[in-house]
Amino acid sequence: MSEFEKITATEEFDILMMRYDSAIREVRTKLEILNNELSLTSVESPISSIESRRKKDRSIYEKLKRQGNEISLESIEENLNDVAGVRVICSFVDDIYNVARMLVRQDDVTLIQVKDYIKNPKANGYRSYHMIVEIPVFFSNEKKPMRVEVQIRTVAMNFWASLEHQMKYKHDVEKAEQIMKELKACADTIADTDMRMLKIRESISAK
Ligand code: 0O2
Repeated sequence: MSEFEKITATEEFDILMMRYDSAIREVRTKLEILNNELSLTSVESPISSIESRRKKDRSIYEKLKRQGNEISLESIEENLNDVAGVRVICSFVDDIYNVARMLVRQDDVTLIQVKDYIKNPKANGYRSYHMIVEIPVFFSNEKKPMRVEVQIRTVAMNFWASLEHQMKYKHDVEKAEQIMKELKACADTIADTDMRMLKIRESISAK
C-alpha cells in the first residue's frame, strides 16, 4: 500500500472529503439562491448552469507531488485550494462579474484569491474568472472554514475549455501544434463574439 493509499483508507480522509462535499453544496446553494432572485427581475437568468466536482484522490496526490509538498491530510488543506470546485456558466460576460461580486459580498464569504483570465487570457487563449473563496461549514461539533475554487465563464468560453481540456490528456494527437493554433484563433473569435453579444443585449434593453 502506498503512502497516499494509506491516507485515503483512513476515516479522517473520509471526513475531510465529506467537508469539501459540504462546502460545494453551500456554495452551490448560495449561487442558486442568487440566480433565483435575479431571475425574478431580469428577462433571463444570469446563470445558465452550475457544475461541481470534488478533485479525484489521484489528482490530489499528483498535485501535491507536483508542488513538492508533503503527502498528508494537513498538507491537502494547507496547499490545495481546488479540492472543492464549482463552475458557473453564464450567458453574458457582465453576468460573470455580477455573480462574482454578489457572491463575495456575502458576509460569510471570504475572498482568498482572484485570477481574472478574462481580462488577462492565458497564452493558449483560455478565458475564465477564477476565485478561491472560504466559507464556514457547520458540523455537529464545530465550524470549519473550507476553501472552494469557483470558476465563472460564459457558455462559449466553457465550450472552448472543454475541447481544449481534451488536448491535455491526448499526447499522441497528430498536428498538435496546428490544433493549438486553431484553438487560439477560436478563443479569440469566441471572446469577440461574447463582447458583441453583450453589446447587442445592451442595445436591446436600452430605453
Ligand atoms: P480540473 O480537471 O478542471 O480540476 P493548477 O491548478 O496548479 O494547474 P492554479 O494556478 O492552481 O493551477 O489554478 P488556475 O490557473 O486558477 O487553474 C486551475 C483550473 O482552471 C484547472 O484545473 C482547469 O479547470 C482550469 N484551467 C486553467 N487553465 C486552463 C487551460 O488552459 N485550459 C483549460 N481547459 N482549463 C484550464 P485542473 O486541475 O487543471 O483540472
